[in-house]
Amino acid sequence: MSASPAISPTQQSTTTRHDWQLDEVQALYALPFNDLIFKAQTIHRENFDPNEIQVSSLLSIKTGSCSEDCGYCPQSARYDSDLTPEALMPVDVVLKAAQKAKEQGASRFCMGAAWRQPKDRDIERVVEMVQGVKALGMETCVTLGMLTDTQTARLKEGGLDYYNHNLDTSEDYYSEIITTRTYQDRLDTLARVREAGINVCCGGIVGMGESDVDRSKLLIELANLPKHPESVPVNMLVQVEGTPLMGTEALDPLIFIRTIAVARIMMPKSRVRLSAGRNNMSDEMQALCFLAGANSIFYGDKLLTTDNPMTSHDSRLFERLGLHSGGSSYAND
Ligand code: SAM
Ligand code: DTB
Ligand code: SF4
Repeated sequence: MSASPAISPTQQSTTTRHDWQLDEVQALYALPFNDLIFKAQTIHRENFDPNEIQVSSLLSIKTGSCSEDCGYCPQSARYDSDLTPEALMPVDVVLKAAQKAKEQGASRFCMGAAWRQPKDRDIERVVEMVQGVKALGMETCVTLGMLTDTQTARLKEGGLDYYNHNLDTSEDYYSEIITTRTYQDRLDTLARVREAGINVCCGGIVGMGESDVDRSKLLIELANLPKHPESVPVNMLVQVEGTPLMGTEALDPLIFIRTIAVARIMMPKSRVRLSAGRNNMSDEMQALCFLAGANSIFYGDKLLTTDNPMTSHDSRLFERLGLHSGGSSYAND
């Protein structure tokens, strides 16, 4: 790989830009690894405490039987993934899980439902969950699929802090992965969430067989939104038996780390979350991701339906790296 002379590794820029072009993003990806990480870490330090990690815990509040065909997802009803579907959980069960997550050190509780889009009556139950979790003193996030204006308004009124809705990949590659809803559907939901005044959590998945250009274009979509998402989850595909993406060639871990670094540079004030896939990453790889500017994780033994590192392992990793948890989602600006 050769570095572009147009980009100096020490050039500092915490300007929040929304006009990223493909050639400059590809030039970032192509920097010598040390230069890229140095640049990302420099920008990271200009905006955040470099040793502080925001910690979120996930709970699947409605599992499986989903009508969508997302090729990575074990919760689609179309694939035989050996998953036991579960209806929407009672509020008290969710609150017990949130309490446990809080005791383990999570500051945000994220509730995920395997829906294409929720019904209005589902939203009422979710609002009760949000209110209960907030009463525990935690930040709240939900991911429920596509939303209407009425639903985003109701969630905002109910006190929701964050809505997670991922773009997943580039617009070009998208139809290889999902056919039952469009890229524009996703952008429309994101715009509704923003319009309602809810913080946006939006990222994607790498390791799905996409190209370098697709990864750059995904980051461009995210960074060129009218406002950067406050949280940007970068997921490494978790390959699940029975899903169409099972058996996809694994992504070079160094490209994953580069993706974190480029995301940090392009969205300097956002929380970049080292998300799904940590269970298959070494401690050393995760340390490099933190060095590259990741400053948020999912914490807890499970993601939604698949395994995450044990909390005891993560606490030990934080100790070994001198990291501490805490922090609001967005750098002061
Ligand atoms: N059903 C809702 C939706 O799709 O918007 C919310 C839940 S869905 C499981 C949330 C996100 O999890 C997806 O958009 C995707 O980015 C991520 N995800 C799902 N399965 C994954 C997998 N096997 N590996 C990595 N990320 C995954
Ligand atoms: C996100 O970007 N990753 C999380 C969360 N948002 C909802 C989900 C990861 C799911 C991994 C597969 C599973 O456990 O089912
Ligand atoms: Fe359904 Fe969400 Fe899974 Fe897609 S990612 S199949 S919408 S649960």
